[in-house]
This record gives sequence, C-alpha cells and structure tokens, in this order.
Amino acid sequence: MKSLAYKIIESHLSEPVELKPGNIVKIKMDNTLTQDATGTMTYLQLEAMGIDKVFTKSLSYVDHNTLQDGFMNADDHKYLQTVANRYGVYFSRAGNGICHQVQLERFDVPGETLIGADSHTPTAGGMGTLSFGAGGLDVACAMAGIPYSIKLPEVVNVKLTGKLKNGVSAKDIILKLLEIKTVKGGVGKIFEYSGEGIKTLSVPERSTITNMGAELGATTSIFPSDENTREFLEKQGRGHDYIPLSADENAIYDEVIEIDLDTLVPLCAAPHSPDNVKVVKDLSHVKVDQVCIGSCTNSSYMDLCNVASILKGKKIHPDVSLTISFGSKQVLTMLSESGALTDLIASGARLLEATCGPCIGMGQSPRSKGVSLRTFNRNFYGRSGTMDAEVYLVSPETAAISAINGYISDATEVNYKKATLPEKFTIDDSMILVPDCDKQKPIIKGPNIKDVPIGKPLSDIDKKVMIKVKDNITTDHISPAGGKVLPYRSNIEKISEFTFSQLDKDFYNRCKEYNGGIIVAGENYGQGSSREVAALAPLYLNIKAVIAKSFARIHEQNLVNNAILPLVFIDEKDYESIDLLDELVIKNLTELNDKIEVFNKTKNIKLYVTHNLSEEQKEIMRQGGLLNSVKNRKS
Ligand code: MIC
Ligand code: SF4
Repeated sequence: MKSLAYKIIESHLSEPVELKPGNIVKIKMDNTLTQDATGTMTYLQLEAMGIDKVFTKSLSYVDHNTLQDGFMNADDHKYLQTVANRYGVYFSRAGNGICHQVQLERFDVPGETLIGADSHTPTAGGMGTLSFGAGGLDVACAMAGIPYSIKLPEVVNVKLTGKLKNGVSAKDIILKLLEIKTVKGGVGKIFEYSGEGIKTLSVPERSTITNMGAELGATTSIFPSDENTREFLEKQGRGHDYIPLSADENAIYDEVIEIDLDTLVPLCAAPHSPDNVKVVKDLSHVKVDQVCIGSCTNSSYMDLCNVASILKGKKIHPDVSLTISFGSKQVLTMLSESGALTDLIASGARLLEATCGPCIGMGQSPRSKGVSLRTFNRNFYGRSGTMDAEVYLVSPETAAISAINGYISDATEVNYKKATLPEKFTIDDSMILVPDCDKQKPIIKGPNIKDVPIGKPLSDIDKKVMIKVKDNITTDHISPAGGKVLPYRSNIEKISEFTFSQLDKDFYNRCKEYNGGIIVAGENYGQGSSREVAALAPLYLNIKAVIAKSFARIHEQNLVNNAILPLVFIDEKDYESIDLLDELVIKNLTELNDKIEVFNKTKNIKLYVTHNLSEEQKEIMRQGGLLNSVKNRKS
C-alpha cells in the first residue's frame, strides 16, 4: 500500500532500507540540472572531484544571470559551456529558457529521479518525476554517481475534487495550500496529489503547483502519470517517455488534505511572504504600479495564451508597467506563430527574454514604495531590488486583468476562453548543445572564476556571535540576489561582502574584525532558495556554527557540506539569552553527541543544544565538509 513517491524511491534505492519516515534513504539519481547562478560552483566542485565524465543525464542551463553588465556573466557562461562539453553535460544556451520549464518540455520522464541545484527543481513533479532541489555540491556528487542521502520524508496526500472556475487557476490551488500549511508546514514532507480534480489539470498546471511546493518547505511534490501526462509528452514529440504511474490503491499516507476546486477563488500572497495569503477580491482597493508575468511558476504557453486572451484588444493602464518574460524559446516561438504575441505587444506589454529576469532581481525593480504584482513564487522582503516595494504573488489571469484596470482585480469577472494544450508543441532543440567530451578542447575560466573555499575538520569553537536573526530568515537575506550581487556567484571572496547586507550592513566587517564566529537564528533558518553561496560565503568568513530554533532542509545540508555546524536549541527560550558579540565556547565536538553544552562566556551561563545530523553528516562535518569527504573516500 505505497504512495507513488515511496514506490519511486524504492525503485531507486542504492541500499535496501525500510521505508519508514526518518530512516536515511540513499536514492540513485537518473538526471541532474544546474543553472548558471549555482552552476559555476557546482562544476568547480565537480572538477575538484577528479572524475572523467558524468554518470547521470545532466543539463546545464543559462537562465538567471543574463544581463551581462560587465564581463562577469559572460565569463561564467563561457566556463559553463566549456566545462559542460568536457564532462558530458548538455548545455542549454542563454535564451533557450528557464531551466525548470525547458526540463519539463524536453527532458522530464515519469518515474525517473532528478536532482537540481535550484530549489524549484520539484517543478518536474508535475510530470511524475521524483525531483529534489539541493545545493550545488550535492548535485556535483550526483553527477559523480553518488546516491543522494536524505531522511525519508512523510507523505501528505492532497486530494483534489471538483473543477476550477474560469479565472481561478493552478496558482490559486498552491496559494490555498500555503494558506493552510505556511512556509514551514512542508518541512520533512512530500506532497502527493490525487483525486478526481487532478484529471482537470494539464502537466503545466500541475507543475505550477509542484513548483511552489518549494515555498511550503516541502522536500518535493508529485502528481501521478496519467492520460494528461501522455497527452503532454505526445505533443512534445516524446510519447515514448510515457509510462502510467500512480500510488497503490488504499495507499497509506501520514496526512490527508482535501481541496474542493469548485470552491476556490482567486488568491494572492501579500507582502512579504508566500504564505501571507489573501482573497484577491478583498484587495480591489490596491493600486498597482507594476505587473511582471513569467518565472518558472507561470510562464507556460497556456499561461501566456490566457494572458494574451485577457489583454487582446485592450490597453494596459497608463500607470502600470507590464513586463512579460517567457518560460522558454518554445513558448515564445509558439506565441509568435499563433499571433498571441501580437496581442501582448499591442496591449503595451514590455517583452523580456526567456529567462528568470525580474524574479531574481535582474532588472525591473519597482519604484520606491511601489506595488508590484508578480506571477512568481517568492515575494521575500527586498528580493525585487526595492526595499520598500510591496510585492504580491498572483496567477497570470489576475495579473493580466489587474494590468488593464490599474487595481488588483478578480479574473472570474472577465470573459475569456481558457487555453488548452495546443495540437502539437513546436520543437527545436538547436539551443541545447550536445557534448562531445573532447579533452583537447580547453575549459575556459575568465578572471571572474575564482577558487571554491574549502572547509576545515571540526574542532572546538570559541567565537563571538556575529549576528542574531529572527524566524524564517531566507537564503535571500543571507546572500541577496539581483543584478549587483549575482555576477559574483563565481567569486566567493567578493560576494561575501554582501552577506546579510540587507539586514545588517556591518556583518561583513564584523566577521573580518573577529575572524568569523557564530550565527544565532530563530525558526526555519535558511528557507527559500538552494543557493549554496549562503553557506560558502559564511564559510569564507570563518563562520563556524549556526545555532537556530530550526532549519530549512536544503540550507541545513549546505551548511554541513561546507563544514558549518548546524546546531538546534533544546530549549527555545535560550535563544533570548544570547546577544550580539556574546562569546560562546563549544567543546568536545567531534563526538557530536545529542546534547552539547554551549558556555556563554560573556554572560557566564550554560545552555544546551542538539543537532539533526545523521551518522554520514557527522562524518562529513568531522572531515571538513563534503568535498574533503569525497576526496578522502577516493584516496
Ligand atoms: C531562486 O529562485 O531563489 C533561485 C535564484 O532560483 C535559487 C537559486 C539561486 O540562488 O541561484 C533557488 O531557488 O534555488
Ligand atoms: Fe528563476 Fe525565479 Fe524560478 Fe528561481 S524562482 S528558477 S529565479 S524563475
């Protein structure tokens, strides 16, 4: 009586183990993906592992850093292209589209496994692929043939009944779940969808839901592979990849949530968190300055056809700037072929590249105190590049009608025909370069590519607190994105200057003055993106440990991989007793016992912490991080 997720895990186990939540499972990976912002470090780490050729079907995408303001992005692209060719990785060139969208169109296969250096890799769950977001080093390990180890999550069954009304969309389903479960409600869980309602959702709609499962903190999300999956794959010319897949009848789940699609209304996530969910109708007084449509959540061909239908023959409001970024070259090509692109242009929309664009702060920062409506998945404070902007997350339909009216508006009142899958998708894979693994061709590293910092084996800690932060700190807070910072993803020394810069301008200088120290945090520390730089930069600044009330999954592993000890308060009240610059002494660490004493020398008090580390993670910590541990294993 197994869930679909457990069935796929079982068929990919590298060592037999009882499928009980909490047990460590080692999962063989069939596929990997990287994108350019996380990819350079991933491939530098892969090179350091000394393998000849990757073991997985691997894709490297250029979709995040495409502004090329200065030589840095272009240096990264050249490195990524040449290193991909050497190691046998397919290379999706800038302009071909956002990694998750292209992966879904051209590569995802039901029943296979995928690990990606991007937190939204579970987008592939819409295809029935079991997919995980992870840090770059975990992805490099998967490429080197090392199975992915995780604590087996619980499985939540989300049963969908009914059918969405016109104007209500897949985005509203996942926003509903975010309202129910919050941004930490999915930690340690897989969300598996079933019920009559899923038959009404196409693969791209399902992928909007699995994509934003990342915002629940979920390990991954998955839909069965059924007739809708077959239809999508056939229309993508990949009918041969189809297999039917579902959970066992009467599968046992750890939790069941039911959502009746008939009752759903358009929703939005208000500033500054994806779980701050409100009903769109209740916000009809909010005047809008900017609307941004796109991102890996909502930029499929059907999404943009719906937008075009709503905008057709209308002009956007004079006070609104509307931008559209396309999910992929395929989407853009098909909009152009169908004439929908003409409707978008005629409405006054500003057309951007088929990349992440404004979602990662690469341009289109709103005006001061501006209201921006975005079809994206994250509205964390400051992520848009304007610190006092108010960012709301909505569906493409809500975005389109609001762009016309100039106020947040309800799309159920609009008369438009909802798009269905086309007869056939237009296929042109010429922007995906096939590797020839020629060792004679050089791997080109321009001056922007610097070495990866390497961790040190675990030892006693006697350090001061460098920053104390609250609950739900995102990796965007730790290492911000945007056009000024992202070009230095391959240069940890430089990017470390920006660490925590939006919260505390003195953090970097303080770390330099005291030669690093300890971070103290509240609940769900490190939620959001998988960016390993949020661990690599602290490693470079000699941060030895983070003591938090709890951690988000990917970041906790990134800390371990980079030899920074993630410790958890046993009594959460002790969080209050620690202040900035308190000196903390933590001894006899190598055993990594369940109860560890922390002596606060400044306050002359003791407190106790624990950790969530598996035996394997303890060993990684002792050896000074995952790269050292892999190298030691080989020698
Ligand atoms: C994001 O949406 O935050 C990103 C940018 O795609 C990140 C990866 C990164 O920081 O490069 C993610 O989601 O993992
Ligand atoms: Fe790109 Fe935004 Fe998706 Fe991250 S969430 S992969 S930045 S589109």
